[in-house]
Amino acid sequence: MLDAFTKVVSQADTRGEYISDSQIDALKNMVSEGTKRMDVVNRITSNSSTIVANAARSLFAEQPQLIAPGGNAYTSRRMAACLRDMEIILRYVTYATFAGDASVLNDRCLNGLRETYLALGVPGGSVAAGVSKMKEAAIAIANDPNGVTRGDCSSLMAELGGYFDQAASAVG
Ligand code: PEB
Repeated sequence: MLDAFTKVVSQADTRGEYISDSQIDALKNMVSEGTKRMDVVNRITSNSSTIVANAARSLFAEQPQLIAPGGNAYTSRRMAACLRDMEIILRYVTYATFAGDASVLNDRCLNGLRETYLALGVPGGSVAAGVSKMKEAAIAIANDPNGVTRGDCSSLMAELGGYFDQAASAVG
């Protein structure tokens, strides 16, 4: 598992080079803008149940076959597994956002997930749709200008969105 700092160190070490000025500048910027990152993680974390529940509700409204007899989320056991999976993916997205690097998400959550879903008969495209819904909800909550000092969060939101996109494309 890497974060934005260890990633730079590991890449520089692979090339046998010192850390470059531009890498130092980028990390310096990340530190000086760090409060925004913490606020984003905090907002998503404290609204996680709402994000998951609303995304799932909307997914099942669009794809009712999932909860009909024979559907992959039919029976409360499968429904619970489905909500749990969405929660797990959201949790790893918050870790990646916190660390400023996708490796924790990729290594510990997404690696092999497509194969797991194939083996279980879980429709990956539907999971991807659920992840996209969580993306919209999480960005709406994280990027809400109310109740915080206003600032430019566009690159942070693009980064956050990118982690959701990676999760969706890993299974979809
Ligand atoms: C991944 N999901 C399921 C299983 C595993 C995962 C390993 C099998 C074991 C179990 O049932 O608990 N576990 C999960 C994950 C990590 C992990 C992400 C990462 C670290 O350790 N069904 C649907 C929806 C979708 C869904 C489209 C969006 O119709 C999910 C939710 N996952 C789903 C379901 C099961 C499952 C298991 C229904 C149960 C499938 C079954 O047992 O038939």
